[in-house]
Amino acid sequence: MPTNLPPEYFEADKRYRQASGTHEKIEALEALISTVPKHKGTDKLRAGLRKRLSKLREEGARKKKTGGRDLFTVERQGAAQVSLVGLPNSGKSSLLASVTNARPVIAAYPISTVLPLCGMMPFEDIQFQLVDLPPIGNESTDGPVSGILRITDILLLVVDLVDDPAAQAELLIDQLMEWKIPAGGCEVGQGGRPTGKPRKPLIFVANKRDLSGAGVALDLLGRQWADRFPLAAVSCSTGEGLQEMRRFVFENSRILRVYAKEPGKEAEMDKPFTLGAGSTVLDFAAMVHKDFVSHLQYACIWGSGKFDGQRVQRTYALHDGDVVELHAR
Ligand SMILES: Nc1nc2c(ncn2[C@@H]2O[C@H](COP(=O)(O)OP(=O)(O)OP(=O)(O)O)[C@@H](O)[C@H]2O)c(=O)[nH]1
Ligand SMILES: [Mg+2]
Repeated sequence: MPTNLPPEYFEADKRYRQASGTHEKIEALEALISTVPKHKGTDKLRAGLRKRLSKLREEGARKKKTGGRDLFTVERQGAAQVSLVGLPNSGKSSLLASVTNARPVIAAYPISTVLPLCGMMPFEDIQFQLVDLPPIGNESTDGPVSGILRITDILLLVVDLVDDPAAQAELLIDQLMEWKIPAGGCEVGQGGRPTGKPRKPLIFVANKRDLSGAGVALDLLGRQWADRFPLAAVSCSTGEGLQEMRRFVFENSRILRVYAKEPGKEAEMDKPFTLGAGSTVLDFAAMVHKDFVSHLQYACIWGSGKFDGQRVQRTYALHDGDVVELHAR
């Protein structure tokens, strides 16, 4: 890292590293480049950053000009991507409209959604990307929908409480199995032992609990599935249960929020870094700056340590909410 870089550089660098999605990354990188003073000592750094920028711009242009098939390409954003899976009319689009700023088509006729549509769902200080999809069982979209489900992070199975939800749930689970999408808990190998390969978190969302008859159907659904998957009962019409559903998504996401603190400064509590469960101090350091990977000596930690500011090693496993101060050699 060249010396004599202004503090704005490090601020902009952090924003760049936290940016998600090609467009946001391009903007952040342009801002970063503008903070680098122009002199001999920064030639290499500026050239490197400009190269990265032109790569990102190419990537952005490629995405823009792709044809029809790529209408099903969903650019990842936020802490994790959560896909809405369900039969026609179960309320997937209503759910997207209830918890994000997106404005999907919502209609009483089936298959009103024909293409994916995304929105950002805030939870406390992070955001999840929700992806509304055409319904399962629609021949012309099942192929690309299954492709999205294969690479998405979390599955929300939306069932309609007043349209035989237990049968809907079974149908959806069968379809996921047929597509070989690993969902729910841990993958089980030969002899019933877990393979160590994590499966995608799966959450049932039982919608339309405002309608009469929903309570009885919910009991039945719970008896059948609640011991295997989390189940959130919601109404997109009244907003009941939606807050609890957001929490379920976070609690099942295996995401840790970690806050950076620079030595001698206050921790930055407004924008956490998000890491997968089991991540270590070294994983966090690599996210903050690649140079830390070789230069990291130790870290101080506030939160899960035995005491505030406790010194921990590179292999220390982080917890949600930890504040970490990195010390390089
Ligand atoms: N009473 C009630 N009606 C709801 C609720 N959520 C959705 N609906 C209604 O159910 C119908 C279908 O809603 P959508 O959100 O379009 O369902 P969808 O799952 O996106 O449907 P497709 O895109 O066709 O797969 C609409 O008429 C909604 O107004 C709810 O919580 N309560
Ligand atoms: Mg829809």
